[in-house]
Amino acid sequence: MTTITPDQVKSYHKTGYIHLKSILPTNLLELSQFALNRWTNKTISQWHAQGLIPSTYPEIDFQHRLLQAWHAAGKPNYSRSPRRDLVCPEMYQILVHPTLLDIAQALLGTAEISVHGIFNARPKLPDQKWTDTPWHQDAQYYRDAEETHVISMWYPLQRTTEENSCLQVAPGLHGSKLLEGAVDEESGFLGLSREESADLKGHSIEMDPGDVLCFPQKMPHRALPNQSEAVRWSMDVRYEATESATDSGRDKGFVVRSPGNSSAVESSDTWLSRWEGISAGTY
Ligand SMILES: O=C(O)CCC(=O)C(=O)O
Repeated sequence: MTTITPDQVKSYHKTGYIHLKSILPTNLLELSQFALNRWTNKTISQWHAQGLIPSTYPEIDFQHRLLQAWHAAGKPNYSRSPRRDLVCPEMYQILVHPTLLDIAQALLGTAEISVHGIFNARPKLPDQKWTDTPWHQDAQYYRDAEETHVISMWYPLQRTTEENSCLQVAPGLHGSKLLEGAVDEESGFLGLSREESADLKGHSIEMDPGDVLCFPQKMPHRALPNQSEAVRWSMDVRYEATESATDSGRDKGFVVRSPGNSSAVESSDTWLSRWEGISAGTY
């Protein structure tokens, strides 16, 4: 079992975030890369089918292939927060990964845990304003969690710094109210209004592969622009207590840990079947 100390739990509740270093095992990062690669294959194949690129560049490695294809295609827009395209047995393996569940158990204070059905990958290419995630509270996207603890867990697949779009949080503000929000003019993302964002002091969380950042549903956070010459890959997943699971979370989420009642845990096949008929970009 992954150990989170009582001091770490205390610090999470006090500041509204915790940066856990070197805690995610290699197999979780490999599963994440597999799911991202699936999305990459589809995206590049679409550019190829549209005649934007002469090849799908199968010989290029994961860290460089998307970037090369995107440049060659003339920097087209792409799905900036893919979800449906990630759905595969490996994505299920990520969501049920014991390391993530142990962290969730410690921070939620219960072993009866559900996956919240909102998860994303963020393939952030350089200098694309429409991928810059502005200050927001995750519960602005699922307002039924206003008073329900939903933990967001965000982790990168490469070192992530202020230069290549690390996240920033606003320590101590996780207990503030859920703001109405506004659509950001530059990116089209829902987030805090310009006025609400103006006074926030961002604390940058620079991270390495294997680290994870956890924060609750009302913590204001944003991602800095990617000013590097490479893709910034990351995944974000969410967990809540089964007893108080929200409708938005249960929609595509499921019971993931229930000691003593393992039959309550949804199988991979059942979860995958719930996505049939849902096309990319619609959920
Ligand atoms: O990775 C990003 O750019 C933003 C991630 C984020 O804000 C989130 O997961 O809530």
